[in-house]
Amino acid sequence: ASRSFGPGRATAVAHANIALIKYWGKADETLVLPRTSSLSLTLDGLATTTTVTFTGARSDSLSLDGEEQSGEALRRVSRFLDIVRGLAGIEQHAQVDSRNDGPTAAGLASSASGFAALALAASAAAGLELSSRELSRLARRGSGSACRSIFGGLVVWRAGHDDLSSFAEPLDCPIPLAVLVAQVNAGRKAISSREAMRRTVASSPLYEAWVQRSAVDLEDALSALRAGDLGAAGTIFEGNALGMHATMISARPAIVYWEPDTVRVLDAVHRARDAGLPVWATMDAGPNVKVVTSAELATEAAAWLSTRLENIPVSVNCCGPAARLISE
Ligand code: 2P0
Repeated sequence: ASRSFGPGRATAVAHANIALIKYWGKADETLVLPRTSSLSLTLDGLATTTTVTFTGARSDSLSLDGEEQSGEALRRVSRFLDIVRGLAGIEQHAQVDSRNDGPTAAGLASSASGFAALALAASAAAGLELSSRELSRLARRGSGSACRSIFGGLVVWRAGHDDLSSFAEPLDCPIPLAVLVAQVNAGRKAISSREAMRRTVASSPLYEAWVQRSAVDLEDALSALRAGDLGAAGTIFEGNALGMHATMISARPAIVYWEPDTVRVLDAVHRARDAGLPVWATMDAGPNVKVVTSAELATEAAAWLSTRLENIPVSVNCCGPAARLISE
């Protein structure tokens, strides 16, 4: 953290990350400890820029893409600021101004970039100088996946067993990767990932099997990447994500984020693979499909999919940087 932003105010940028091995389900709701470790790629697009100003106001305020927020969105940010105030030993309320590059709450990791940027801006504005590991633990309290967006490139979040041991860290990426986003629907999802996870853990008969397999998936995927075997890694990424959706679909009541176009994209990804392109699908808590591919062939793969998926925009995202403070 830097002192050059003046006491009381700081601006930070963080990017979304897409999990290759997924986080789905908590061991501890309050501390946001996950049941499984996860692996992700921080992207170069889909950024959130957040300014935090501690003021003499009587309460916290939150503006998201220029719109003043109330209700649950504000309460969640306020609870997070309570943690920062506790660490810094201050009591002032804060004004939070946050802007997203991409759509909010559409399953495109806006809470990951959002809470990573908030953790960095709020801690700097409060005068804290946290290490990146401490920042990752702090961001985790806001939203689990946010702990991974503190770092750039390939990132692993080791589940750990308590607040101190659950944090993300960057890994060398032996294969340059890219992620295509096939945007099936940019609307807000009807059910939050937080609620969807809770219901899955509580009621899916497939959940424990997915948790067990996930630990194997992570180690096998890391070995495959180290061996330069994108085919083996991609197969594991796709299986891990579709397995996670199987746990949701088998929850009671079922959580089905898929739309008809979701299946069209999944089918196109299979056909692209049959045509020799290195592409594997992954999905998060929404109907959009992300496609893991090599950085080298990303443009070609996006063009191949685009021409076969009328009305579904396909964007190319490369590896992105760590969260950082900026001058306003
Ligand atoms: C992930 N997702 O690993 C998984 C895959 C969505 C599907 O992390 O409750 O917003 O705030 O910890 O981090 C989305 O969940 O959930 C997510 P909370 P979060 O990227």
